[in-house]
Order: sequence, then C-alpha cells, then structure tokens
Amino acid sequence: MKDMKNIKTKRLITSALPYVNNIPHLGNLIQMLSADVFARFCRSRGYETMYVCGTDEYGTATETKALQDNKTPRELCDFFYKIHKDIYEWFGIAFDKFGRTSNEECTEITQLIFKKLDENGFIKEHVTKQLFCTKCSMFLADRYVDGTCPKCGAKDARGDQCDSCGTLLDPTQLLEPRCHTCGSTPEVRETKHLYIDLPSIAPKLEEWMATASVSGRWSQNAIQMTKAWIRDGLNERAITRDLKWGIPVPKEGYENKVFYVWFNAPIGYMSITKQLADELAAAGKKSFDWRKWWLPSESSEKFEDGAEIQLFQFIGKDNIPFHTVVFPCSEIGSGMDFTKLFHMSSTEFLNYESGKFSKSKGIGVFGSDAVESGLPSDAWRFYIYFNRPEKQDYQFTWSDFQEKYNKELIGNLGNLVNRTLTFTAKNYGGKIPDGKKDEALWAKIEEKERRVTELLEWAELKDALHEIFEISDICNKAFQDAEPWKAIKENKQAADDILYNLVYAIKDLMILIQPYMPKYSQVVAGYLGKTIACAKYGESDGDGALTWDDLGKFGGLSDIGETKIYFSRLDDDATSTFRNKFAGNQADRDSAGDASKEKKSKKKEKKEKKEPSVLPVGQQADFFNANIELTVAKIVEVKPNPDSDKLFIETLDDGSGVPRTIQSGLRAYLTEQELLGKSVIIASNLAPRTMRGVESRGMLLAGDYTEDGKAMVEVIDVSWANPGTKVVLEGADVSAAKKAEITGDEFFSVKIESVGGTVQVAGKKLLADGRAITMAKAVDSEIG
Ligand code: B3M
Ligand code: ZN
Repeated sequence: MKDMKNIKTKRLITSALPYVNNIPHLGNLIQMLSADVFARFCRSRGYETMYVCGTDEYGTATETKALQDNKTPRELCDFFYKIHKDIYEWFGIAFDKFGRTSNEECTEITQLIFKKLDENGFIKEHVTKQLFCTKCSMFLADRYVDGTCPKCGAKDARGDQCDSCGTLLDPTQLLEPRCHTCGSTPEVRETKHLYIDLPSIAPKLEEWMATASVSGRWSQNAIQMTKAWIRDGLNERAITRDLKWGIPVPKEGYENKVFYVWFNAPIGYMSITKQLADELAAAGKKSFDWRKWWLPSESSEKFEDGAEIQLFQFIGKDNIPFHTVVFPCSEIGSGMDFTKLFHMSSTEFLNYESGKFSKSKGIGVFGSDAVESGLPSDAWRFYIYFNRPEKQDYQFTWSDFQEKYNKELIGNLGNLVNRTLTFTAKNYGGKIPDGKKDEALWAKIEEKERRVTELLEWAELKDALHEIFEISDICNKAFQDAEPWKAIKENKQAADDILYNLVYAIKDLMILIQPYMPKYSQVVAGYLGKTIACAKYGESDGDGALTWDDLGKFGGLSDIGETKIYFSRLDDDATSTFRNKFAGNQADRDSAGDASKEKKSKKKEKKEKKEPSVLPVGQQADFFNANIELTVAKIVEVKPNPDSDKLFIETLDDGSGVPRTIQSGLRAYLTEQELLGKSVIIASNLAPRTMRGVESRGMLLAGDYTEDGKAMVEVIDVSWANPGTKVVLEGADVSAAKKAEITGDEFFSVKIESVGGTVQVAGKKLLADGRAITMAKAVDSEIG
C-alpha cells in the first residue's frame, strides 16, 4: 500500500474546540471522534501526524454560567475541562494534545497575530451601538441575545448566528431581541470596538481559496457557503468585547475589553500545539518548536525539504465560515506564512429521536450518558461513524441504534471474528492451519482495501467504514460457502484453507477498523498475538505492531488462545430502558420515563405559541426577501368548488410546466370570465392547504376597495410578465433562494399594501420584470 502515499506529507489535524460550560453530547462529540479516526489512520499509514483539540474557554457563555454557578470563570473552566477530558478519554480519542484556550500560549499567539494585523492596517476602530441589559447591567454579546432571525424568521436565533439558516448575525440585527439570561428587552448603548477589516483582506482570501479549495478538495457545501459569504459582501467584524473573561487587548484605550472568543478560538489550535511543546519541555522530555507545524518559515526546527503540511479540520457545518473565511483572514492579514486549511471535513447535524440535540436544553445523549450506558465505547463509536451525518442530517433513534448494532456490528463483523476464531480454537487447538491463499477471495478483499485507503485519505469516514463492513460480509459468505464444519470431516484441506484465509482477513480487518474501534481492534489483534500501531506524537509502538503496510500480508501470527465475546446483543427491553432513561431533557431525567410529565410540557409548549403578528416595519423587507416567494402565474381554467359557495378552483400556469391548482374565495366579487386568462401574482411557497376537499397550492394576491358602498376586490394584474416571473422588492436579487415553504403566519407577518395604487412592503416597491406593480381601484388597501 506504500505506493499511494507521499511520506513527506505531514498531517496536522484539528477538531472544533468544544465550549467548556457544559457536558458535550453526541452531536458535539462527532467532530472529535471524526478527527480521531483520521489521525489514527494517518499514524497507521506512517504519516507524521499532530492532532490537537481542546476546550474553548472564553466568552460570555462561560462568564454567565460561572455567575450562575457561583464560581469564578477559571474555576468553572477547570471543572468542565476535566469532565470533557475524561469523557473523551473514555471514548478512546487519541489527541496528541487536548489543551485549553485560557492559557498563556493562547494569549501570546493571539496578541501576536493581532499586532501584526494592526501593523498591516487591517484593524479598524468603530463606536457602535450595542445591546445592553439594564437588569443584568452588562453588554450582551452575541450568544447572549435571543430573538427572531431577520433572514429566515426562525424564532430561536442567537445573536451571533441563526442555526436554522446558518446566517451569521450581529446581535443588533435580531428581531425582537431578548436578554438570554433574564429575558428582558435590552437597550441600545454606545461602545467602542476593534474590527478586523475582512473586506480589505478579501482579495487575498479569494486568491488563496481559488487554489486551496481545489487542491484540498473542499466539499461543494463548503465552497458554496464560503462563496456566498464573500459574494454577499464581507463586513468588518468586531474582534473585541466588553467582558472580563478573555484575552487582554494590547492596545491603549482597550484596557477594559477582551478579544472576542471567535477571534482567539481558532488561534487555539496553534496555541494548543505550543502547549504540548511547552509541557514536554517542562517535563524534560524531547520537545519541538510549535512553529514547525504552524509557521514553518520561522521555525527553529524544520521538516525535511519538500515536506508539505496538510491541515485537516473537522468541524460542524455551522462553523464553516469561521474556518474558511474568518480564521484564514486572520492568518493572511497577519502577513505571516501560517499553515492554512487544506481539507475540511464538515458534518451536518445529528438529531436526537424527534428533535435536535441541545446542550442548553439538555436534550439528547450526553457523553456522560454514554459512559453510564454500560455499552463499550467502541459500540458508540461504531454507531456514530456508521451513520456519520456527512451529506445530510441524521436522526439518532434508539431503535436504529439497536438495529445497526445487532445487525452490522454483531451480526456481521462480530460474527465473522467469533466463528472464525472459535472454530480455529476448537478444531485446531488454536493453531492457525496451513493453507493456500485464495486468490479470488483476496482479489475482492484487496480491491476493497484500496478503496478504503482512498476514501480515508480524504477523510470520507462513513463510506470507508461501510466498505470495511463489506469486506467482513464477503468473508462471512466465504465461511458460509466453504462449510468448514462439514469440510473438517470430509475434506480437511478445504477447511484448512478457508480458516487460514479468514484468520488473515481478520488481521486485515483489525488494521482497517483500528481507527474506528481502537479498543476492540486491539483485543482481537491480541488473540492473534499482535498489537496495532497507533502511537501518538513522540511515542512509539512496540516491536511488530501492525500498520497499514501490513494489509494483505501473511505470516507472523501466533496461536489463538481463549477468546471472549466483546459485544453482546442489545434486546428490546434494554433498548427501551435506554430510550426511557435518556428521554426528555437532563433535568427531567430524575423522573425518567414519566410520560405524563412529557405530555404536560407539550401542552405548555402549545399554550405558549403566540397568535400570528405583523413584524415591526423595519424588519419586514428583510424577512420578505428571505422568505416570501411571489410568482407570476396565468389563470388557465376557473371553476367553482362544488362544495362551497365562495371558492373558485383555479388552474394556473406558473411557468414550471406543471399545472398548479389554487383556490380563492372570490365568487362573491368576480366572475369566472373576469379571472380567466389573467396574469396574477401568487404566494407560491405557501404551505399547501386543503379547503373543501381540494388542495390549494398558493394564494392569489388581491386588494379590496369599496364602490357605491359595496365591498369589491381587485386582483393584481401583471399582464406584461410571463408565467414564472419572480416578483421581488426593489433592490433585491431576483434569483435569491427563498425558504422552501412558509406558513400562513409567516406570510401574514409582512404587510403587503397598495399605497396610492403602488404595491409595496415597508415602503419598498414590488417589481415584476423590473416594473412596479400598480392597482387601479384598490389604491389604498392591504393586499392578501
Ligand atoms: N467553540 C464550538 C461551537 O460552535 C466552538 C468552536 C470553536 S472552533 C475554533 O459549537
Ligand atoms: Zn438581562
């Protein structure tokens, strides 16, 4: 397998630094676990590897939580750092260093990068208005403001970001802002802050990205998100905050402020590498210059000539722009030649049973729950990797866990290992029989092994794991077909052959599976008298440890002694016990399985749902642009709904090529002839709704007026525009994507009105093909 790798390549690996104010759940653990597979693979393949991660300790969240828990931020971080570290250890994550950001290394490098940015003119100062909670008497930074997303309208957006649509936000952009801590409405106050001038760095960023995204094979998703970010215009981003718990800002006038947590967090990757170097040196062990990995041009120590350092970063999709835009801009703007992102492996969300994993709400399986489950950590690892949410969100359910665990892990891989090893122990006294290599079988295995290697080289973890399980499946079929239990009596050579081949296939499987299930692989390798190489940075494996290079090789295994079943079946009872135990939120778990409680909370949720309301005028245009899709459609058929005296059923040509049916309550006002052939405007992404037995997919826009004391309705007519034309607000992008579907409440949260005959939203005109939409009769009316 040597041929495929370039030994000069070094692998620098990071996984997103978890916030330290809570216990991580499986959704958070995915990043670390993913990077762990990749790091273990790289080590086994012989790449010099450095995998760093650590806790992200600064920021408002920590400061606030410490206040709540009656601790200093430092005490709180110490407390949670240990919890995090223990959980990751239990999961078998082999970091080269799991460090922290609240140490002098991080301060030193953050300040260095800041000074360089400042020297290069990329730091700007602005006085801004910021949300201040008078009740908590503090400025509310980013995550500590909740509100409605101005882009997609999600009600649970945070000040820094909306999880529903991924938009990065400034807290003051939130609609109906609330203080996260006390719920009161914050007020706007002035404060001065430093900004990183992303727009000025952007040209260099784009230049870098053009090549980096190709050579590092960025995912389509990452490229799109990043391009959208750059295209929508990079803004200067504030990098200081009015807080105490953070890295001091080395600039006059900023004595009472600290760096924004997202400015220093990615620098944490570097500082944690330095932390390892400093600790090794302090312990009198062989150390290294951290710059060797991150700033080779200035390092006192270098890799061999021509060595390339490939930085692989494992993150959740909500962190993509920070890693493709903000952090690289800090690196580029510093003018220093830092190691920059090579390949990013980002995952979608892992959801739990019926909702989202949530730390703040305490919903899901937490690291500590997994520890308490009594299942081996490799069982959890298996399930997470087998279903890693790479291209779309994945739903964790207990029945799915049970199925995959029983069927694949036990029924496929476990079964192969057990039947092969016990058969050998029983019938050969544990001595691996002499046999002939089955070329046909090995051709299939080796082809799959090559595929696994190719996939893992690009951190395609899930696909690679599925290939590994296919190898196991092939081997199980070979066992089945060879019927060694018969052959041992009738044709001993045939039995010898199949066992000989399968024992060596198991050896291969353990090398392949080691990155995913390190403990299990070592146990099984141990039955064959072997260990699998997985030494961390600066450590070494014992003699004869198996590496990726040993794939496909025969010989050198010792006799098989007593073996034990490693994974035992999960039955329905155990599964439902888990389901109950880990249901609801953490706080509720004391009364695990209490269904009435769950019901009550559901009821409460319903009660709290508010009546639809119209957004403040200042927020309507943005909301409209992000959500409401209006399309021109031509009425090609009109007939009354036989079960109603108000509704018309209209068939429309909306330009899609597929006729669309809508209904409107116009029979009291207009005749069929008046409607037929008209080009109207419909709310085209409104959720379908069935009225009097007929589904209506959209709503036609009309306004009302009175004539001679009679209520009348005028349907908007845009005869100049072709069916399918999008109707947008002046200044908006016609091709901008809208939310796939909106509710009636969402539609009505924006007021479309005819003012003096011109149709508009919050003072902005609605245009079809660039032409303003007017109404002849309903000149001052609400449109709906
Ligand atoms: N601390 C984790 C998060 O957003 C955040 C990642 C930092 S990576 C440098 O969940
Ligand atoms: Zn407050």
